Amino acid sequence: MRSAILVAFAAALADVALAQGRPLPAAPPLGAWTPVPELPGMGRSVDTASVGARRRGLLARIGRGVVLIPAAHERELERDFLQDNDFRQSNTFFYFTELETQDAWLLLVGGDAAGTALFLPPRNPSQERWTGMRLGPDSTAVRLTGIARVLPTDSLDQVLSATLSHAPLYVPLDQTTRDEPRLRDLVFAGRDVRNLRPIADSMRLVKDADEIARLRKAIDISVLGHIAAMQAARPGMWEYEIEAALEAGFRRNGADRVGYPSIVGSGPNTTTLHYDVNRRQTKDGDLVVVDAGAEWGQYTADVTRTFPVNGKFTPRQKAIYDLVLATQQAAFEATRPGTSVAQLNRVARDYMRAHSGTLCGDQTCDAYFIHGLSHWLGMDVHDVGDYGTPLQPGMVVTIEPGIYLPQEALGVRIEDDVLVTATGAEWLSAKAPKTTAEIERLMGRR
Ligand SMILES: [Mn+2]
Repeated sequence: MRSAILVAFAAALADVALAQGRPLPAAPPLGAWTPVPELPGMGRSVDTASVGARRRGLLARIGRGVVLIPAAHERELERDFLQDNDFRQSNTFFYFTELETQDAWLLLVGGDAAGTALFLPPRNPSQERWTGMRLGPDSTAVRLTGIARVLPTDSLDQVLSATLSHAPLYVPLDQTTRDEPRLRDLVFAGRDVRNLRPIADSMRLVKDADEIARLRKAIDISVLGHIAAMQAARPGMWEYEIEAALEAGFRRNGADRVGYPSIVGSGPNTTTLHYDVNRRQTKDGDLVVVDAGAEWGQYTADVTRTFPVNGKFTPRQKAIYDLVLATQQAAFEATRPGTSVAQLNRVARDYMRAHSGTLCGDQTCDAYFIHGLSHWLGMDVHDVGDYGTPLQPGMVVTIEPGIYLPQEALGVRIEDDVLVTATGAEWLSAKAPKTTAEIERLMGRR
């Protein structure tokens, strides 16, 4: 019954995915939102209550101290290979502001002199002819960001020096800030400078309601892309043609970008875990592993489906597939608050070993499950946070067992995103067809 409902759901979603041929779609794309014209990044609104709560939570953690966080900068055409990269806000800055504006700084002061200030570059109308509208230090920014004190960036050093007595100073020290001259100067000026990242990263482990809503949207969009890829696939297609259908499904439904380079591996390439060249021509009888996630609102999905390019599993492919699927289900059923990623990994491996029979020859199949079962998911596809942390409601993990048999050119990976709830866990990406029957039925309708 459950699978019948899923297939009906998948079929309905597929109809949406196929709607690109219609001149006027019946419904707006999943990723549609109401733009706020004054905000950069085409104006996705800020959940001021959520980011305010995150900033208060951070100040509660650090007590007496000062936090300074830079926004990301525009990339340079000649240096940064823009064909791969559009502007993307730094995750730490986004977490505490949800702003997609460049060259800004966030200052948080804890203790008695508690306060928050956002520093923005002054607006420059002639420059905006090139860059588009920017958020400036004015009442519009105060209204849209939920931060009462918005100042021009050239006043940052003066305001910062007035906080000198409020040591220590927390700044993110990572790849994105390595070349920030202001942070370098602070580190070398003898101030008590500490790395903000471990604290900020631990906060990001448990997602709030706004983050979960963003993840759900990214995942629903990704599901439509995976369905589009299955529907497009035909023996003889090149992997990049399947990738094109997949990513068209993402973008058509409102994805901002891919969360990571899409993996479309067929035949022998199904056994290469991070194959993303996507240049092989598929052959009749191949399996195809598609590991791909759309990003929406700075949050990314991470979903893998494996399907036969001709729409029909061989008995051998189905046997391996069903063991991976049952292993994933066993791990899901063990997912609940208090357990750990290491324990889930053990449950999955034990299950796979116990149910291998002679499927993988002399060895049990877990010998061919050569990667970890789970990772955190959020703004980063392999999201930040300590893997020793016991699961709590609001955490989001992937569950992705696989079996890879290079000698048979046969690899199967099934990956879903799972939200830890008070009593167990919820599948977030289950609308992408997953049983062999669901996949064959969807592909049979092509
Ligand atoms: Mn993954």
